[in-house]
Amino acid sequence: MEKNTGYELFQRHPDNPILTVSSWPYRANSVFNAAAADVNGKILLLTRVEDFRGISHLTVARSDDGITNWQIDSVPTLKPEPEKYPEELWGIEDPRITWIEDMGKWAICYTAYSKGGPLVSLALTSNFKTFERLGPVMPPEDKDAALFPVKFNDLWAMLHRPVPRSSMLGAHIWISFSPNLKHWGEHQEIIQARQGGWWDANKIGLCSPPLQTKAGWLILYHGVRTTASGSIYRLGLALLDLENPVNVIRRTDEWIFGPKEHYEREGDVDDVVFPCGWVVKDSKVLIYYGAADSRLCLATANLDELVEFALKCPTP
Ligand code: BMA
Repeated sequence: MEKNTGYELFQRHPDNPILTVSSWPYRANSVFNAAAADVNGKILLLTRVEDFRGISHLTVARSDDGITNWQIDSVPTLKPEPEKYPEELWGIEDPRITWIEDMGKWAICYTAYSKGGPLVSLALTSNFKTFERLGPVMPPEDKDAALFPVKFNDLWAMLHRPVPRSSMLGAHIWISFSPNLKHWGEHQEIIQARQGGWWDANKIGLCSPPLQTKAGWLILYHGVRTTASGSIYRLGLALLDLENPVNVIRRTDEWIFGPKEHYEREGDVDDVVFPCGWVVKDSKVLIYYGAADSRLCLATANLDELVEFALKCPTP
């Protein structure tokens, strides 16, 4: 492997991949793109599991240290239910979890793969055993959504990534607001995919949910670079204004993490790192990411270093 002179803000865990189909209690093609939460001091991953039909569901894995001894539900935790929720016809994918203190519940934004394309659905839970579905909240095509944990001017806020019919227009990160989590409006595009040769040209999307820091909301996003031999998914950071998250105050120019190890470079989809969750423990951020759409990995970072780094980046 050539010397990589990229940033070293994220450190890969030496035991990567930390979860694979070999550790799964039932047959599965792949386990990847998990949401993450700290639930009573344990790390909970709501993992996307793809079966041998190609349809995904979500299953809970719990661990005391977030690295070893995973207790995995023996059957799918949240299965697509297309009879009741037709938008879940071709599966449910890529969840993001936000703790909503006001409600004492976890909110899960996930992709429901409908006949009309992928869309954003929302569910609430207090125990990760039973789930209250609020149904589709954004029409297709839209994915990579997560809620903010607090309201702004009495409205809930969600980041998401609609895709226009013409790929020439690019797929960008939007913010929308709601009084009740069900009805959404005040849609605004806030982070644009760049153009031309940039690593994040044409298509970007939110990764883990927005993380509140003193300097602003820390955003981890992916950029998709299209090449002759496929796409490369890499990660960048942005900071949004704490009071008014419509305002982007910083954005990294260079990517800060990308596929490098063999487990990220080769799999069902080569060259993909795709985090859907992160958890702050003391000053450390545990970033859980799907690698090559096949397995689950962990990288750690120092939260202060991430914020300091973002603060040195340009204001877009
Ligand atoms: C995106 C999503 C992710 C996937 C990625 C790479 O569009 O569908 O689930 O990890 O592509 O294939």
